[in-house]
Amino acid sequence: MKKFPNNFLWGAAISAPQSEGHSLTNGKSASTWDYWYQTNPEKFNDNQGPTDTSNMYEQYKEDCQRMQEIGLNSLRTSIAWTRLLPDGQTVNDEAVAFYRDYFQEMINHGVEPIVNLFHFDMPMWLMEKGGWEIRESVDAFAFYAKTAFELFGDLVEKWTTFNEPLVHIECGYLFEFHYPAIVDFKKAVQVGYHTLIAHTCAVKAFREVLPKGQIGLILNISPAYARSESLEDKKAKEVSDLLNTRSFLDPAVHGEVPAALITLLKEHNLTPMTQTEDKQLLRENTVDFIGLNYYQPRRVQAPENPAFPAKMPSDLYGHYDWPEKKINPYRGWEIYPEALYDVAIMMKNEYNNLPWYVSENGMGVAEEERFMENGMIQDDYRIEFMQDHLAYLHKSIVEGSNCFGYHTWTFVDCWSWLNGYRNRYGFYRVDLDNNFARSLKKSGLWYKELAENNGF
Ligand code: BGP
Repeated sequence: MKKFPNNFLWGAAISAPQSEGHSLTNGKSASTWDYWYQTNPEKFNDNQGPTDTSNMYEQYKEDCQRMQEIGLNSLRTSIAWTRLLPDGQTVNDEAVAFYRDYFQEMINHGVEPIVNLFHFDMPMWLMEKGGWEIRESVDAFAFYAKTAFELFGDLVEKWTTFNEPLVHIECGYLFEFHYPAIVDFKKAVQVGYHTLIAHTCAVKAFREVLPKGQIGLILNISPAYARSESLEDKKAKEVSDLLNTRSFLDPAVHGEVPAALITLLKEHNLTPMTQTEDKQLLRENTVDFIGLNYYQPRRVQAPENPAFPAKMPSDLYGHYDWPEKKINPYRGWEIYPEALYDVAIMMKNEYNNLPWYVSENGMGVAEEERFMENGMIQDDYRIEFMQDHLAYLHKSIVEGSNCFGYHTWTFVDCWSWLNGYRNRYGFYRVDLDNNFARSLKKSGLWYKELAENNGF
């Protein structure tokens, strides 16, 4: 039996824009997703937009019972900035009542809410001014963060500022998967820098409002593995980890941007605009914990034709198609649970053994209805996926990594950006043709047993 530490968090993660629905009613203003869907619905898989999503806005009470039924003792969700502060200044009282009741309901069912502030849902009023490209976004975010801490700090002890900051940067400014869908490496770096400073200012506000609480940052972690031991391939691994891991992890935990990253950006004329007080802000506002979302590793090799100055990250590290990789046939992503052990040991050795947790890990499956038998999705593949990852996580904890929980993506099937409802991840299936009715999958039963036994 692999036993986990006492009080280990067995949870799931979800986000406001992907699960609440009611995205343009009940006082909420438009995020970039609402705007993009209104103007370009054809970009979204099956024309599924952000408007309805999984209707937790109406079904949260029953959902809190469902959380308890599958043994969850925590849930990470987010607040929608555009619901709480529709114009960035004025508090929407209905949103306050909703979130307070939702968090209280979780607590009543033995589920600790862990609350995140930004999950790719930039308010449209701010995007019209320039979004994260402008420094003003830092103050706007800090105001929103402070308001949320004041309104919900009595119910929520653990907070996070951003989910996967690299994703809105890359997808919005390099890969065209998020609005404004432009390709501009220099702007991407500026957007990244303002996101980092916004995170830091939110941590500062947190210390003032909730000195006893804990605040962290959630990063998507895709550790790089080099094609070979050659100097060039090893260099590609270093650069990938610098841009994709250390860019946010180092400042969040150690209080400074890595010197090697500053040099690299300078060499490629990508240095962002900064302000003199930023260094001190970073130094003084490090986090209490880190959340790591792990799905798949990154296989890299020296870029074949490096462009100078770099126009895309691929000019700095090349993608390597590892022939031996095991693939999730239902989503196309590599499955490599060993990497979870590697990042856990990295947290121990390189990040002061700071408390951290797996804030997302899960297996997406397209057309999952094909696995329905006797009214239940028989998702044995998902159970195997979790078990394999947990075995490596357990090994790292035995070796001293300071991991306090495991959250799967996700609780109920949810809407996912341009992918709509294509990839299903939940413990509960959501029926889109029947008012988002939920039905338990086999993995939910397995998770309950796991949580009850605190191991497997
Ligand atoms: C993570 C995001 C989630 C969710 C998940 C699954 O990176 O934090 O918001 O979207 O990925 O992704 P997908 O639905 O594209 O398979």
